[in-house]
Amino acid sequence: MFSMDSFSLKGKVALVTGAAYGIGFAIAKALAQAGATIIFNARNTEHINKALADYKADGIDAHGYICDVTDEQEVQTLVKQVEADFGTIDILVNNAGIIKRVPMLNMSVEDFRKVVDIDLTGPFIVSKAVLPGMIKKGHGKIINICSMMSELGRETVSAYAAAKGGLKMLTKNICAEFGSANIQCNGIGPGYIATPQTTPLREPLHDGSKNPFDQFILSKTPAGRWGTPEDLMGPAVFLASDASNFVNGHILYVDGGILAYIGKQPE
Ligand code: NAP
Ligand code: GCO
Repeated sequence: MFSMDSFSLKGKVALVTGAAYGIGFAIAKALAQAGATIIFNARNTEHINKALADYKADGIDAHGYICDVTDEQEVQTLVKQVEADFGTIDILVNNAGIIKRVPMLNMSVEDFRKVVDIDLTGPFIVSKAVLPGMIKKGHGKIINICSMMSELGRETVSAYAAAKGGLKMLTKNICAEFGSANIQCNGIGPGYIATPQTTPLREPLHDGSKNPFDQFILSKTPAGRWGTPEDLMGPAVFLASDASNFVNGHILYVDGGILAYIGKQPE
């Protein structure tokens, strides 16, 4: 029988990767507000300590660990430590990610590999470490933070689009392979969100004029604005909760309508 309690995360343990700031921080706050215990990782102590203070300022007693999602040993150690300290991880949000905006012919293979390693191999490594506990417990939720670039390409983001397109298919494959274990794996595809990652696309030019990319996105977004990390909080709680137990392998685009819109006619 449906009740609003199905949106509650009380008693759940959630690991949100790369949640020291940005989208991951907002999603972790939402999961905490729904009742989950929040575990997050970053790559350095400074980011961990600042994030712990920021979570505390929002009334959240989060737990931070140093871990690079591309290092399988570090990830295995993190998951074992979390399971010892807090119990099985019920919810995994694969949020950690980077972008390098370089024209393809100028992009080094090393840079291409680094983006794919963090944005695609990282979610594989972390999911592989967390899944055994979920299978044993008889349920689990994995949410992969995809992108508009899981569906669309654009100049200078070849590595990122390849990785996020792959992450969409990894999402569907985890659904296929573990749905019978009562594990739901879905994606959230944010549109253009105002975070440190997109600052170069939004900030005014040196002469004080508006950033052309900023204007471009506003013309492509029916909502007529950039998204904020807060726009992703409700969708994340939904996909992390029992309310979405029959939603699996789905990418939920939270994009203000970009994917549905050809764009405003230039005036
Ligand atoms: P952000 O502000 O740059 O934050 C990225 C986070 O990922 C940081 O906490 C960073 O931690 C962490 N991280 C990077 N590499 C890592 C690694 N190897 N191991 C562990 N943590 C790592 O980016 P954001 O805008 O919040 O984006 C978060 C996610 O949403 C990314 O996957 C991004 O691709 C995706 N996304 C963003 C947008 C957008 O418009 N902003 C739209 C769609 C999708 P450190 O402090 O250690 O670097
Ligand atoms: C870019 C942006 C995008 C956003 C996001 C859109 O350079 O085009 O960084 O990639 O980060 O992924 O969904």
